[in-house]
Amino acid sequence: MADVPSMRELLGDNPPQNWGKWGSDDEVGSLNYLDPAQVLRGVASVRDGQVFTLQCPMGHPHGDPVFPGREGIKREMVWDQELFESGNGPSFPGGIRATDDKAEIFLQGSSQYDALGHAWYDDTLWNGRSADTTNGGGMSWASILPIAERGVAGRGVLIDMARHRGKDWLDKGETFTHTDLEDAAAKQGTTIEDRDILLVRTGFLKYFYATPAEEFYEGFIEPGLTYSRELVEWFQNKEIPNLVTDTIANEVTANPETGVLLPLHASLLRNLGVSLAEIIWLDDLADACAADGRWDFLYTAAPLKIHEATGSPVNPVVIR
Ligand code: UVW
Repeated sequence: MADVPSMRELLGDNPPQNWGKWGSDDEVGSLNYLDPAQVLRGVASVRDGQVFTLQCPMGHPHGDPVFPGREGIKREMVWDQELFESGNGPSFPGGIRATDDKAEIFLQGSSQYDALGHAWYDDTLWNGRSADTTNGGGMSWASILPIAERGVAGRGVLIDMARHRGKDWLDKGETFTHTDLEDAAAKQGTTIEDRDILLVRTGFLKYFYATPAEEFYEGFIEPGLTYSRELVEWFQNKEIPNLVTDTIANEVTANPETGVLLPLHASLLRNLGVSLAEIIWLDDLADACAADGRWDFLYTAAPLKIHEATGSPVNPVVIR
């Protein structure tokens, strides 16, 4: 492959952008589309009262799916029965005993929301703020906290690209576009409506749990949406607030034509303010949707309120 262009060269000098749309102090971006009417539209799509939780377990015996360079949770017991029996545990009036534990985690090392300031180029983050705001021990601009305080609720629609292509999971590096999403939606008998929270299943997390880690990470390249200006305009015009996928990084890892890494993080997160939810378990939800042919539901999620953090674990809840 020829030299990899810069992000600016790939996206152009005048990319689709939502900076300033909700004011210069806005830190939640396209989640602003989820006004009360959108929440009620989500509520209106509830039929049976079935509940699905979409987080992948942290500390799974198989290992946790993480972007290369990160690690899954390291958790250890602080209080257990052995400690009390050895006489080294705390002694409480009446003799009650309790377990306690602590963990070291990458905040983006499991099912997660990205802060809007998590990824950038040209030294500038969401809404045009300087990347210097990431210095000094935390993110003083567009951290995960404003998203955590706001919460996410609205009509979700699931597009099952793996099922659409007749596969258990998409191949490494396999791509699809917004028109593929529309085609899959039509085949599913559903419509991606304006302001829908867009969930896309590739089956790649199923592949993760079914595969030795060496094989999964070999030549690491995930399947996913692939950058084009038309795709970014489609997200902007449809006012999609949130992209939710069962992959680690929500898009094909490297743009196939140029080799540029994660151009949709730049286009959607930085430029449009679309929230990204990653490593989200969609298989059980997809099976239920396929069983009765209903692919829309109430989607809710709230990352943890962690001051100045770049992202946070999340356990989204879907009710259908
Ligand atoms: C990176 O930051 C590389 O990816 P993600 O957005 O998946 O956490």
